[in-house]
Amino acid sequence: MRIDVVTIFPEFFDVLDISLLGKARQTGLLEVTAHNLREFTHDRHRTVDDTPYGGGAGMVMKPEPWGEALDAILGPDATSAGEEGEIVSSAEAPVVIFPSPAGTVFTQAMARELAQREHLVFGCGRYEGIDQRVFDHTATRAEVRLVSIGDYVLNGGEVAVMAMVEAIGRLIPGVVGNPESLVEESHEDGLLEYPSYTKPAAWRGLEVPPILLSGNHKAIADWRRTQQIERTTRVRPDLLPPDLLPNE
Ligand code: 6GU
Repeated sequence: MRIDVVTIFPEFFDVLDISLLGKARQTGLLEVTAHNLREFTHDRHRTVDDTPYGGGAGMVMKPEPWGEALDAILGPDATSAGEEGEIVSSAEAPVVIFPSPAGTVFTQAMARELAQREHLVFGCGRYEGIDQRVFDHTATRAEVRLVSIGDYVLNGGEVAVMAMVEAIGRLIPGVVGNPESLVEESHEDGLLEYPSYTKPAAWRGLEVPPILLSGNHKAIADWRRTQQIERTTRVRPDLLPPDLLPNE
């Protein structure tokens, strides 16, 4: 998979060189490039923002540097992936994701879907946002999505992109060594994960639930399932599938 990130803080993404994803980058499973938006300006101050039309607080990111950066990444021809004016949406077309608190919420299902794509482009906004025409124009040559990582406000999209790249990257086949470890974790089956224990069997007066020492695999699986349902009901009832909702 190829991932391009456009940002005014490309150094932010240096940490992708370490850890699991760093290894995936070395082996070529994942190719991540961070592009400095200011490289696509032409004035002495490398200006990327300006005051909003209609007034209001804060600054808005200017469209021209974004247009040039996305030209460099997607190809200069605005119609390269479709007829002029057509909104492009196909499996091969790049997906351009703009992190935004005004976007649809990023989920494990979205991570799974995006992990299937060949080319993801992330555009990190700062200030009060990006000129709307950047989204509208990009939609003529790629699939565009505004995506939020939760109901709170960050100063810019960089931290959100880091979270999304990690969630998506680890789902690319071969990135996580043992694919089975991807199956039994929170959100993969719609429930939160069960509690885990390791040795010693007793620690500071706290004992591992005896069933986990029983060797009875069926009983252990049942216990874990019950723990998942109990935990999800307690902390995230919004996630419960309809068949597990408590009866009236
Ligand atoms: Cl994706 N961006 C920003 N700036 N703030 C956010 C967010 C994204 N998701 C939640 N808050």
